[in-house]
Amino acid sequence: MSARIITLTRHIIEEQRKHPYATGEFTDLMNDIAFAAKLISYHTNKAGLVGILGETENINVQGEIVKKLDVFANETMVNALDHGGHLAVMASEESEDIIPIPDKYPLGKYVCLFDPLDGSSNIDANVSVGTIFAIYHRSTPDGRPGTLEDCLQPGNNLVCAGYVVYGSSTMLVYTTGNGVHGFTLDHSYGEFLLSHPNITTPKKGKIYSVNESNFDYWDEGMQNYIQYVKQIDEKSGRPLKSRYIGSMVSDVHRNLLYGGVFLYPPSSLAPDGKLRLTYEANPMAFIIEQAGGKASNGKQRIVDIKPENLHQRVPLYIGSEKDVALIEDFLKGDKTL
Ligand code: P6P
Repeated sequence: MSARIITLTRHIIEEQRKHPYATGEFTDLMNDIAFAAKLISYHTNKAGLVGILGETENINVQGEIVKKLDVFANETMVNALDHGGHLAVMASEESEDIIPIPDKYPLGKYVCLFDPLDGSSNIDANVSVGTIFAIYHRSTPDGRPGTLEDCLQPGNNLVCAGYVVYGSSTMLVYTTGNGVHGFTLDHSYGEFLLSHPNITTPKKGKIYSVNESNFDYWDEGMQNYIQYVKQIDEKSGRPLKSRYIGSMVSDVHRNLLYGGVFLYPPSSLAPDGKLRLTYEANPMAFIIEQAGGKASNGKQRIVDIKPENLHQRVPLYIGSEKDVALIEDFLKGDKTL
């Protein structure tokens, strides 16, 4: 194989060699996730053709109407991960409780939490969506099924975090704490090939991503920040560009590459914001910090927060370091218009 072609598997194996005690289990787990991503990519691209568009009658734990592709993506992730013997337990945005490993399969030392299809309200409009995954070592003793405690670890404990964005191409981006690396799915090989090694995000960006229709529901500090970024001041590069896809994985991925900040603030409508800590904010925060960015709830690092429950929501400000720091200053009242 040409030295230029680095598959995801080869990259993970080479990464694992940096961990003297790596047993290859992690490599197998990541390959299972990559397999699920290929299946979800295929069906996401075919959704309009295979009649799996449109809403099911199901309502998920978030009270949202579950789209068929959501159901397919969740089942695909669970079926890809439940039998390999690498996990002690799983958790998903689509399942209220933890997902135990079936008795017929061996238990492993890892825990995987995932949002199988983030941004799913965009599916019928062919807007890009994504899968987000977070991998921990189990925190409870080996030999017994994993528990909720294993799934409620702070982001600081993450072993690996990644996402797959199903857009004009399918990209898998992951980190194990040694930088952030992006792989593009080559459909002719059926392989994820290294296309974006060592991604770093600009320290300051020119893009802000927020749903401004919530402006009147925000507190004054957030309103001041949004007014500030829209003022004309060429010296400080304002106004910033507003870009909002409504699919967090896509918005954060664009800002990771170009620079910028994604915001989902608390409001009188949603006192803790909308994004979930365990399988959305934490993995994306680990990735963005590894790329030199910053991820905060407005007061502290996302990855420092100890989760209290599986689906807890958290205010999220994530992206270029200087942009997130400025938002924190506005929220604290240290900066005003
Ligand atoms: P709003 C998708 O449902 C999602 O969880 C994120 O992917 C996205 O950033 C956000 O909700 C959009 O929420 O309230 O702006 O429509």
